[in-house]
Parts: sequence; C-alpha cells; structure tokens
Amino acid sequence: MVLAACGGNGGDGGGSGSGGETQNWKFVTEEVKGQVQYEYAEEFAKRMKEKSDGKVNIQVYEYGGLGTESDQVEQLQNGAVQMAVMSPGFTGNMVKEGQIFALHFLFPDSVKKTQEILNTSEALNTDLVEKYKEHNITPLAFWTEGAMQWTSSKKIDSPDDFQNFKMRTQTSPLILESYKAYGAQPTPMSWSELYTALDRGTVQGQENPIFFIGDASFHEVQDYMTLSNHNNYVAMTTVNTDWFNGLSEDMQKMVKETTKEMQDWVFKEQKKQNEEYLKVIKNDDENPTEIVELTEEQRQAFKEKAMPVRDFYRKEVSTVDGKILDKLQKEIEKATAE
Ligand code: 6CS
Repeated sequence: MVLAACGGNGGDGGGSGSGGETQNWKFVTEEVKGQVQYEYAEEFAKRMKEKSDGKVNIQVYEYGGLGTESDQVEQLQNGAVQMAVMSPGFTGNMVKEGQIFALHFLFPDSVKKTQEILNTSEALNTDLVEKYKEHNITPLAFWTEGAMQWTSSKKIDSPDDFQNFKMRTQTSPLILESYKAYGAQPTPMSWSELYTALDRGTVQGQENPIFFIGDASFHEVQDYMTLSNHNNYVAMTTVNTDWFNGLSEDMQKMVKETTKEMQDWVFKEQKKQNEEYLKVIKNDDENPTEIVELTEEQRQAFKEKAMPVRDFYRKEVSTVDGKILDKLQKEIEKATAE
C-alpha cells in the first residue's frame, strides 16, 4: 500500500491517469546524453507528449544524477521514479532468473534475430516478467544495445589469455561466473569508475557494445578490442508495477503502444551508433586500438568454456529448475531454424 501510494503519486500531478490533469513522470537511464538509453528515453518522452496532447510530461535523467545503477533500481521500486531503463546485469542478486542474459553465446550471432527473439519470447515477456513483478518492477520490453566486445590491455584471442586477467563486470553474480569460467578474475564496479580503473590498471579489460566503448572513451585507455560477439547487451524498459497498475486503461495502452513502437526505433539507433563508433575507434590515431577478429575456431574455444555455465545457471541460480532457460532455448532454436 505504501509503495502503491508512493508510486502513484510520483511527480507532482502524477495522479491516477484517469482524469485530464497533467502527469509528471520521471524516467531514469543508466547512460548519458547521446548514448542509446538516454536517447531512447528522450524519444519516448517526445512521443508520449504528442500522443497525450501535452498532458504527459516526462523528465528524463542521465546516469549519475540520481546515483548508481543499483540506486536507480531502488528508486524505481519505491516509486521515486516511475520509469527506468534497467540492465539485468545490476539486478542479479534480487531477480535471480534475470541473470539468463549473462550466459555467453546463448542468443544467435545475428543482432537482428536476437531482437526478434527479445520481442516475441514468452519465456522472457511472460515468465521472466513475472519474476520482476514480484519486486514491484514491470519490464515492458527487452531490447539489445548491440553485440558486446572485449577491450583489454593485452591481446585476447583464446581463453588462456584470460588467466588471472582482471576483468571489470557489472554486479550480477552469473556475469562473474561467466568470466571465472575463462579463468579470469572478475571485478564488479559501476561504469562511472571504469575509465579510471582501466587507466590505472586496477582492471585490465571490460565488455560492452562498441558505441559505449567509443562514447565512454574506454578505447583510449585500452590497447586491444576483440570482436568476440560473445553476448548481446540487453536492456529493459521498466515501470514501477504499482504505479503502472494505477494508471487509467487508456494511459496504460498509450505507454504499451509507445514501448512497442520504440523497439524498432532503438534497434536502428543502436545499429547506427555501433557502426559509427567502430569507425571512430579505428580512425583514432592518437589512441590506437588493435582490432582482433576471432576465427570460428577461436570463438569455439570460448564457447566450450562457456557451456558449463548454463548448468551452473540451472542448478545454482534458477529458482524454477532452469525452466525459463529451457523454454528460451527452444524459442531460440525455433527462431534460428526459420
Ligand atoms: O557497462 C555498463 O555498466 C554500462 N553499459 C552500457 C551499454 N549501458 C549502461 C551500463 O551501465
């Protein structure tokens, strides 16, 4: 009840959404201006304003203004903000099943196919959503920010290169487990500390989509970028569950429709940004980065080490005996056979 009241009143004039009054909502992202999540939220706000004839006024927050990624999760849960772009990589200690996205080489190599699966998967959009709802978070959509690559201070083209390698990760335990499987020493930290940590050698490498590596200038303090495509960066559009349930049906419909439209928009946005930043990194002569392309055989060596992590997920992480993973794997098999 307390959460409902708090969520429902979020922002002045928040209200139930049933009347004609102005609605002021807060939408927090984990990225800064120009980056995919922030631009997503701005575009979302613009569309909602237009559709509601100016009645829905969404204030978008860059990363940093409201604290760390973990603080932002709490703010969404307690209704201090109504909407958030959230990465499952920071909620793993709470929603264990959400760590499914930490499994390497699970989704197809094609980012487009991956997005299609994220759009249609029942395992994710129904079963996993239920798990988040238990924590007053409703994911309305899952979308990729692109394939992730490794940057490093030494060349990485085989699992041996990861031996005792200090790898920065997000906080979800299964992400750490995925890097331990290669022999690395994972070190969780917020991305706001990462540039300095790479520069000082506190950590030797990290994973992210290319646009983020380039925009956050990580390549300036790294010597190599391995095009590993070992995973996709998946983000979620989330709302405070109690607040959302308190909106009028029309308003809920408007939010859902906008979220749906935005799937195509964000796919194009991440593609554009990832392509542009690959050129930026390649052409940055002042900060040269060696691009390491893996052969299929080299990728296979990483895949073999990554496979046992799925059993670990089933046995040690999943609270439903791996049922969501089993279902998702079937959906992926079906989608890739088409
Ligand atoms: O590496 C990270 O933690 C950050 N990466 C991206 C692509 N978005 C936000 C996130 O916090």
